[in-house]
Amino acid sequence: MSLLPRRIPLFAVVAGALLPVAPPMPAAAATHVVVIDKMKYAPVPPLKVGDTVVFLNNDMFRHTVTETKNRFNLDLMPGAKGSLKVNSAGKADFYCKYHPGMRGSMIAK
Ligand SMILES: [Cu+2]
Repeated sequence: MSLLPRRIPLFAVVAGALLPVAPPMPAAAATHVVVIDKMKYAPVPPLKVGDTVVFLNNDMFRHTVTETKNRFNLDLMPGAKGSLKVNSAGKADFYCKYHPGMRGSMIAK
């Protein structure tokens, strides 16, 4: 009976000790999920440096998210997802290698 109250403070100490070693993250960093479906990319919301964009292929076809200057390329089988970290401000246009009519863009500030 007396063990339980002693264990709770132990867990609290462990959790508190982990916090200082967590990687520093900008307070505003966010993760945005962009769904690919019916041969289209959903619009990418406005991004900030530090954000992560997760592309989720909900379509029945394989798609890529290929940057026009080849700065990134995700090749996603149906049901797969891939993520990009926004490292700098700017605009990126992308398309699908298998379906060149599929196009999208993202802007990071
Ligand atoms: Cu495609």
